[in-house]
Amino acid sequence: EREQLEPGAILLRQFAAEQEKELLCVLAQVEQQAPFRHMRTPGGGTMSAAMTCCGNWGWVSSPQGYTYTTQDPLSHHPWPPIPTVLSHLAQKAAQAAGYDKFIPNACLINRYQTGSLMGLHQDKDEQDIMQPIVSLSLGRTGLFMWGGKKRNDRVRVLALEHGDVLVWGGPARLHYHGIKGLAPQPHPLTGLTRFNITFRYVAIPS
Ligand code: MD3
Ligand code: FE
Repeated sequence: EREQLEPGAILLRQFAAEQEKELLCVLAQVEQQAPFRHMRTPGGGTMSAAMTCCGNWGWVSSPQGYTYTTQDPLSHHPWPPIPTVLSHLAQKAAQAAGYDKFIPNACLINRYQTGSLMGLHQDKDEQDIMQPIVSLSLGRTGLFMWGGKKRNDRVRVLALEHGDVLVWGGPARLHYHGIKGLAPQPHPLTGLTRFNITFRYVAIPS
């Protein structure tokens, strides 16, 4: 089903459920080329979610700051390409949410285990905020925090389940959001792990 959470934010529950096996399989293929790692933050911490990327641009956090790069800093090779099944799914979801011409060139993959979280933040490193962000959740249920334009705005919590796809654009594109934790139940396909895959259009000239 298609649910508008607020103007610009659309939840497509179970949009990806039928492709679950194929999606987990291509994630494992990306991981072979660009392993998950816990990135450092400019504040001196380490992210509790492990991350990797695919596509022309990958998001990198280091003590020096946040940036998009064309190469994996671990391998010094280009990030692996976005698997066709993933980029097709992202385009279909964007279209279902009213964005007809979304072709992602960056894909960030977050891996959560018990105790992982992602604090409230905005995604504003992409330069072209007219483009939406499409997010796919797989595995264990995540407890998604969804706020407003200001850090102190009221936050709602939404359970993101295996196969759910969210499309954030328009007036909601710069809203604060995060993950406060995971539901206790393991998932039959991924056990205690949750994956979140976000698709973006990064407008930095290369
Ligand atoms: C709302 N990921 O990778 S996905 C991220 O579940 C990120 O791993 C979370 O926040 C996760 O940056 C949340 C849902 C999401 C993604 C991007 C958004 C919600 C968003 C951008 C703007 C507003
Ligand atoms: Fe985010």
